[in-house]
Amino acid sequence: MKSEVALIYPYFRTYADIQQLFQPLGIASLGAEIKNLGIPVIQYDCTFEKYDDVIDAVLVQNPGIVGIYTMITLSRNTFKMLKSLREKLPHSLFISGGPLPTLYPDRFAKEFDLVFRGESDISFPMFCKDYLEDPSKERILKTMTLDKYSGIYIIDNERKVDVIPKHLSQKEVGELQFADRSFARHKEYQEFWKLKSGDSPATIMMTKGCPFNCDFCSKPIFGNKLRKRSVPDCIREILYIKSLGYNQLWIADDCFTLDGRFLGNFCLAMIEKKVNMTWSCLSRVDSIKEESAELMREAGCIKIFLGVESGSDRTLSLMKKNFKVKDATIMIERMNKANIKIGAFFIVGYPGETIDSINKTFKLSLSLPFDEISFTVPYPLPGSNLYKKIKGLNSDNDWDFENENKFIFKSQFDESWLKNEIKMILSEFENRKTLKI
Ligand code: B12
Repeated sequence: MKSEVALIYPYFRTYADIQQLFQPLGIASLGAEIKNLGIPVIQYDCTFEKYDDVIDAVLVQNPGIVGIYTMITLSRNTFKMLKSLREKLPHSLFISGGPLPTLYPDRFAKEFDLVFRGESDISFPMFCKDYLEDPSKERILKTMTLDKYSGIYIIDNERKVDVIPKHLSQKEVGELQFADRSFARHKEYQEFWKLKSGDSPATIMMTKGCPFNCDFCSKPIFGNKLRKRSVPDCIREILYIKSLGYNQLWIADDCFTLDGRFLGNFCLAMIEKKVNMTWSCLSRVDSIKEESAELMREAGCIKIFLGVESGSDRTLSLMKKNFKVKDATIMIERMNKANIKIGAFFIVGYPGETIDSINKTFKLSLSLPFDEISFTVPYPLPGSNLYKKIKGLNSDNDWDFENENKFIFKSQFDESWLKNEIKMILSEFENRKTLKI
């Protein structure tokens, strides 16, 4: 059966340094909701594919709706694909969604037929159903009433439709389908990770939103309000992921440990149901209690990624992190005691910091028992406070890079000096790790 809706994640593997590859959860989640409405849908994860093969595969389907996901590194691919497909599919409707179109709907609405902003799990599938099942069989967008679709944005010669996106409620989050993982190349993902780390992680999202306002962070989709799925529902999805051959979870929540009660119940369920999968998650240095750390380890948490960010309290305050260096040291000791490894993220070269504070950051990174450290220069992400403060950035510029230390604004610090310092610190870190200093 041909599919009425095609969803595309236009990322083609780049072989960049420190690459991490995961199945795209956005089109997997939307696909599950669309299927649940009885509409045949097909998803294309381009990670291991060739451009022309994806185009040919979509053309064979001749779908009524083509939806393309876009984030900051993917707009070039998005527009290229749109052009290739639009020429050959004159009767299809082209829809854009994801973090970048949410921030810049105008830029995408000029080229696409329409844009969906924000959490589209309910509104976009509902739109697909109404459009495809149009009783007149004409499928004419112009005659549809569009103000009931949260997040929809259209701008053309005749009209502007702009329905502000609503975040899903706690109840709606609880009722979502599991992400549809059926289209992913599980074998390729698992082989990639086996070579890289010896394990095979898959991503999952269990909570949405984060109430903190770190200066450099942008939360275009999930925003500030924390919402949680039910623990039994999460466990069922985890068991499904396990049945696909994965042995580890990379929890993609903005900050998985924010709600201590949810965290505790999740850990108890992982233990009680003997799920037997290891996991890692992102967290803040001020959000895990001592007793939770022990329980997390027992439930399979082997590593936690912490935004330690800086060795200077003044720089932490510039970043609006709301904690002090001392809090980081306490948390690291706590995790160490619970035998949970720590991956620490640091940002160096923040606007307003000094060479002295950068050196404090380097010193801190070598003085604490981290398992992994990484340094980035600040990236002014569209939607972040930092982005607003930095002058001369152009929102039309796609990023050419992933995981590379490159200033995209005029910094007070010399990029090659910083790159060199980072290289030296990383090498010193590896030496110390080998010698177990
Ligand atoms: C997991 C993750 C990764 C993973 C894997 C990504 C993958 N394969 O999906 C890794 C670690 C590799 C990664 C890397 C990077 N990431 Co990342 N990542 C995330 C993270 C934490 C979760 C993504 C996720 O799974 N979300 C869950 C799904 C359900 O949400 P979603 O994809 O947004 O989909 C929803 C909506 O967007 C919408 N939607 C999605 N697709 C479509 C399509 C259509 C047609 C429609 C209508 C709607 C729609 O509906 C969905 C359901 O609500 C997000 C932060 C976040 N909280 O979302 C950052 C995030 C997406 N990443 C970001 C960035 C910057 C990067 C990097 C550039 C970092 C770097 N410096 O290198 C790289 C780029 C990699 C690349 N592909 O080019 C930014 C993007 C910012 C932006 N404005 O575009 C985010 C938002 C983080 C942030 N706060 O800054 N990332």
